[in-house]
Amino acid sequence: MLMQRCFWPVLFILLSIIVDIDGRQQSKIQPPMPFKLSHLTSNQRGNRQSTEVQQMNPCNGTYIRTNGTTCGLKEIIIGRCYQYQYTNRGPYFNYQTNTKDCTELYEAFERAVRYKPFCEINMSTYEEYFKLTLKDIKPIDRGMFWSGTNMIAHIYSNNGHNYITLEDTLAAVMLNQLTWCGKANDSIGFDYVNCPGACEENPWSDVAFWGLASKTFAESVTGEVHVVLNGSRDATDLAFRTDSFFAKFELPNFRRDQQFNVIRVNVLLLHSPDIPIREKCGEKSLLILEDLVRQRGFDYTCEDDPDALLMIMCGNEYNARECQVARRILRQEWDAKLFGQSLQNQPELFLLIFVLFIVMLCAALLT
Ligand code: NFD
Repeated sequence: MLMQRCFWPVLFILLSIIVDIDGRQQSKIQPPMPFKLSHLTSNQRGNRQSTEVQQMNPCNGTYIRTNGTTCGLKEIIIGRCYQYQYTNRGPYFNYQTNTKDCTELYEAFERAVRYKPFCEINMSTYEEYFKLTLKDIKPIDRGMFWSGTNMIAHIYSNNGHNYITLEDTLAAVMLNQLTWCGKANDSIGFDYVNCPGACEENPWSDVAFWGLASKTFAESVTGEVHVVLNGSRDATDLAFRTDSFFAKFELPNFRRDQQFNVIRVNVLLLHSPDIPIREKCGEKSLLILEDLVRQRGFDYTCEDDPDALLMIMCGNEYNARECQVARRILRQEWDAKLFGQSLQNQPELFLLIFVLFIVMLCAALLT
């Protein structure tokens, strides 16, 4: 009786064990499915792509200098964006509401260039990027441009605290001094080995990014604008070059027929210490610039070596001959501030004290 009752359940359990073992064996001997990227989860896809990246990207997870796209391009761009907004709090990011999404900005940049051969790029390529990053910047009376004076102009602008240059904006900070070029039919989409220097068939590709950056920034400034130029360039390179970015993309795009316009262009013309002067205000290429500025309906001023810039130049090159006298006088004034009286300025005082001391000593010895 007991045997009869147990027969069917025991048989069922035995059969299900056999079927399970068989199933497992079958799954073991199944032929591998043909590999498709779509079969992977997004996480697995990432792993596979990163293996390809390691094979084809000479940067290979570290920094090396190549002739191509800067190693770590994406990380540098996103990191700079965070630093600008969260740490440095650039001139336009004083309120939380102005904070931009760094990943979104990077993606706009990436959409523009990734997989695109460098020589197929032109200024419109970067329109979306500058729309997101630069369009809301509106410097009033503080817009600053430069040509041949990159370092001094930026010490003077002081990260946008005194004046605002293109390089003080988030749009430019994210990409300044980086190199990139897209690569078609490639899993990475950037060429990390070699970027073309120039494209004969498309001269626009070379100036696309900084050309549109310059144009967009120039369109945003109003009131007085300031241009720091170099009057000590060598004979073939004038202070105002008609083929410079300033001449081609900035000056022609200053606003003049809208509600808020540029009113005056103030040229600050620098002459480097220890280097001969090539041009002064009112001479050679500065005359051409003045003409162009006035033709466009703006007022024009030009000042040779304003004091603030002279101090910066001599601060950088304090051993230059022209800076020595300034240095001595500055020291005297500083000592006067520190000690109430400049000691360096008073060699006669030292002499007088010394003579008095000798006289008193002699008097003491004689008595
Ligand atoms: P510069 P600028 N192709 O001292 N900006 O007036 C390429 F690709 O002579 C900023 O020409 O003065 N780059 C940056 C070039 C770049 C070429 C350009 C060229 N044919 C323009 N010629 C930037 N942040 O990098 C020159 N360059 C590069 C705006 C080269 O790196 C600024 O708002 C050189 O050091 C500024 O008001 C730099 O351009 C004005 O244009 C500047 O050449 C300065 O251009």
